[in-house]
Amino acid sequence: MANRLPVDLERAADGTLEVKPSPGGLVAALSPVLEQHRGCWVGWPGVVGEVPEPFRTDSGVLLHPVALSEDDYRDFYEGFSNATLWPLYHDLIATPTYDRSWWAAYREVNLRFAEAAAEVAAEGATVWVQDYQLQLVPGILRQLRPDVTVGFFLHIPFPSPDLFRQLPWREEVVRGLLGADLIGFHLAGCARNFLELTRQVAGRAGSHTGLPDTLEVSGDPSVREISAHVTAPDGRRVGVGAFPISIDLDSIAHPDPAEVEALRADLGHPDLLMLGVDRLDYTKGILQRLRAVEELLESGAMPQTRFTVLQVATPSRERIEHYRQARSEVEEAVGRINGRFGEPGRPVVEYLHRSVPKARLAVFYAAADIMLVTPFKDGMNLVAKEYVAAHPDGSGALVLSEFAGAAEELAEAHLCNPFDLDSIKRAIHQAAADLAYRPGEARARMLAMHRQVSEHDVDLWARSFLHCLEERR
Ligand code: GDG
Repeated sequence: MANRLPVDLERAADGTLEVKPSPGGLVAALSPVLEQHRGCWVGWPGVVGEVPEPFRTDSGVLLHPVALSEDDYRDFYEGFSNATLWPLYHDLIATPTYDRSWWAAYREVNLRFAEAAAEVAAEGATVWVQDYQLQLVPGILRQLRPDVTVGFFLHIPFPSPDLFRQLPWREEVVRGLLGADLIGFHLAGCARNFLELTRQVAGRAGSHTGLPDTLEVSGDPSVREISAHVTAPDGRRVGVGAFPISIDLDSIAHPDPAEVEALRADLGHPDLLMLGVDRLDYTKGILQRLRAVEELLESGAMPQTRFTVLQVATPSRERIEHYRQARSEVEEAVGRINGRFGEPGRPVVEYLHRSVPKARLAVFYAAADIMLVTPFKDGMNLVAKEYVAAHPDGSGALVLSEFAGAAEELAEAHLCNPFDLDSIKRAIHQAAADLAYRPGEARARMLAMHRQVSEHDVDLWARSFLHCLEERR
């Protein structure tokens, strides 16, 4: 189960709901398992108010919608999930709001999701709960249905205990997570943060939280191996491990070279095409990368190279103040840079504030000489892996933030510190210089990263998590 069902529902003018499948990485990874075991996906279909009855997708997966009201959407989704947990778990890049009524909504909606899962799960079923919106579900589900095996996976970072301890409801969240049999993170570092936290929260809060004074923690989590346990308040041993998510390589299209050429022609045949693809989120560092580009132009550091930056910024969480601010800063920078350095018909930054069809995105990936992925903090970042998958011939170069989870696996990228403009500039400069003067080196880097992504795809991620969960029965 996940906050969202893998569909887009649209309300037609006559009020009826139309259902469209919305394929994504998680769907690709989980569909084969769900189909094989006649599984069910529980989630919110994306439209507030009334929801349709459970229905089957074309591939036979049962989708079980959970309803969210307008108030739930505001307080549970935009509020507690995305204006409290999101900034807290991304190391306070924005200041989290701690609002008691949002917390009440989070508990209430988590209860609703857990009840829906309890209703549809067969005797002894496996339930896999996805992500930060549903951290209380494992604990509630265990009470409702002690017979089911529960896995939980967090798609965003888990912060250090010193930051997490700000959360006024920290004990409840930890207790909710400990209802699972296995808790998965992308990185070993996040798993370690969680283990350290369980020690501290338990030690500090003691008996009034229902957590024992010391949670016994054993083992050391290492990437892709589950090897640590924490003993939950009810005496169960809960597995904690790192399972880095990846992509479905088959879903990355390799477009016709003519389409790629046509895009470059539309852009006026730049010497160097740089690409950014992000949800418009303040964690993604879009503004910083634009500033770095601006400084490169200002200083004339790359005088021989006429470059274009194509930035896709998909609209996201637009009613939240920090997101509005991020958008306005990005758009101001785009205007300023084009005003200062563009020519009529030849802007430096081509900016798309909308969602681009997957096939078009594939053309962008294939055409880009340098991919810019510069988040301040990111659980993994699938865009980086998708770009690498789009370059099986070793062409192109990746500029990647050290603070993206993907940096642990894609060590051959041009790594940068997004908090340091000079570091981003250096990485862009090196990537461009490699492509121009050391093509063999650039190719070797991309091929090494392509091998890593090919050998560690999303199917391996899902299988290894479910295998570890199965072993805990
Ligand atoms: C969270 C974590 C973690 C983007 N714009 C368009 C579009 N996309 C697709 C990309 C990619 C996905 O959205 C974005 O995934 P990311 O991983 O980069 O980032 P988040 O959305 O923040 O995801 C992250 C992830 O969960 C998985 O665990 O990696 O760290 O934050 O697949 O291609 N797709 C289309 N048009 C767009 O305009 N079609």
